Amino acid sequence: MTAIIPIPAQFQFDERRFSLSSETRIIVSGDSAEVFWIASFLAARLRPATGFALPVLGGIEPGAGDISLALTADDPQLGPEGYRLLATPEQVSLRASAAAGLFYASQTLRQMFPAEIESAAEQPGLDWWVPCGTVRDVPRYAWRGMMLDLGRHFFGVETVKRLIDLLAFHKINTLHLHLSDDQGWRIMIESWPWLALHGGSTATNGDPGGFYTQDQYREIVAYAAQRYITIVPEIDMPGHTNAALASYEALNVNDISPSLYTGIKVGFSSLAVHKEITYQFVDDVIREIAAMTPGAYFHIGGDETLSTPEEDYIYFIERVQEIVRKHGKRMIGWEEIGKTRLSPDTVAQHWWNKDVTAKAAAQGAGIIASPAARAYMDMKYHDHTTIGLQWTGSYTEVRDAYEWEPVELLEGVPPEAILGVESALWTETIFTQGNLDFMVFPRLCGYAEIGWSPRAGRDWESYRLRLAEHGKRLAGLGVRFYRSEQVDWQ
Ligand code: IFG
Repeated sequence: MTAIIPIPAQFQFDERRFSLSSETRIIVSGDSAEVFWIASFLAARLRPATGFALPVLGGIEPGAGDISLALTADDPQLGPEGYRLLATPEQVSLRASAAAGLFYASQTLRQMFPAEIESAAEQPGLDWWVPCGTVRDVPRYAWRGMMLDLGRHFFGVETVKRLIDLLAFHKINTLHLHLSDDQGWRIMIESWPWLALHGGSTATNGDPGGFYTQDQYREIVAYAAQRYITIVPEIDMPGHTNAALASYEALNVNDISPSLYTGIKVGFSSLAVHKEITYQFVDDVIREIAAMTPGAYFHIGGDETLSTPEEDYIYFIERVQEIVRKHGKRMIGWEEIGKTRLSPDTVAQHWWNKDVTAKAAAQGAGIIASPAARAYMDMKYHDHTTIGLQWTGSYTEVRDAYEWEPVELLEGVPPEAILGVESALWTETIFTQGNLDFMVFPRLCGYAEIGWSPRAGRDWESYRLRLAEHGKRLAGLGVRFYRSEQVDWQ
């Protein structure tokens, strides 16, 4: 059974097979360096398990046994991310209107081979076949994201790059980096160096801190962009700012800095919204990060501002919205920004309160669906999950993470206002790669399907069978995922 996740919009396979051989070539038509890179990326993933050379060649016609990648103008309905895949016993051809579509076609092709294809070690003697047939696939939502909280615990560049590869394998196209919080400031700002040097020196429970130099941030952005993932940086304000307040006395109302914080309470910190230096700080931070961020969005947080009077909050957010625009970006904020006057190109991220989310949508804001009780991957799977939180009052097993529909869940939000879906890993209790794998996978696979696949036909009973097969691919990729009892893992 061909188990592709996220399931394509349209596909049919038959009994015939296309098999790779040691003679297989990957042929790129046209002279796009981007398409050549995609073909090379695919070859690099197929070579280890097969042991085949799989040369990537341009400027020649594909022959029997080859895989071909080409951009085509003959199917504009595919849009920027859609693709067609045709497999006959002689040849596999990947076609798309834009390079991202070819990249996603190649992720689908990877998942059509036996799961052993993902092994890093050569698997001799296996028939590397894919079913013949056709796939025509386009995503439901343009925003298919994951948020990683670096504030509570810091994760280095290599861990983030590994996560980016796993996100791309599931056609996720947005990685939201939560770069600051009470417990840590995680990116160097050259005009305010103590933010990272002091504010980034610790983490929750006193665990090791850390921060990205600007070159490391650029490295993550570039690595993500090659894999068609846009980085959305978040500097959470005016709340969740203890690390910044601890780093510069002048940012505090009384010019006295609090000590660094390593607990997990929320809502106790606030920038001094009536001091002009606060807006110099905001401007410098947004300027420096925006200059390194090709994506259109800057996330300013805005959540849980229990220590900021509401009228001060409104004043602050409305000023920050202008600063974000000045630096050429569109503002995103957590749903609470719905209490302020929003520009119509601003985006609100739903996480808990549907009414205030609806207020944002009523102002024309696009909405990202990140419902805490479904899409927060720090939620425990069940009552004996040793890490994670469960403040939502419920547990989030693999089925709970899959069986929800953004349009139904977001009452009061017009369906057309929903830009897409984003899951979130808050890291109060997560600080190793193993913790991360265990909480993110396999739930992320379900979010990827909710964001990409058609609403119709999405159902747990068929998904859980595909997920059982997909688990072998995750294992081949070295992912230590949670083996839920709800799935008959193969
Ligand atoms: N809510 C807080 C996060 C984090 C989370 C843990 C948002 C927008 C609870 N804010 O979710 O900082 O503490 O599940």
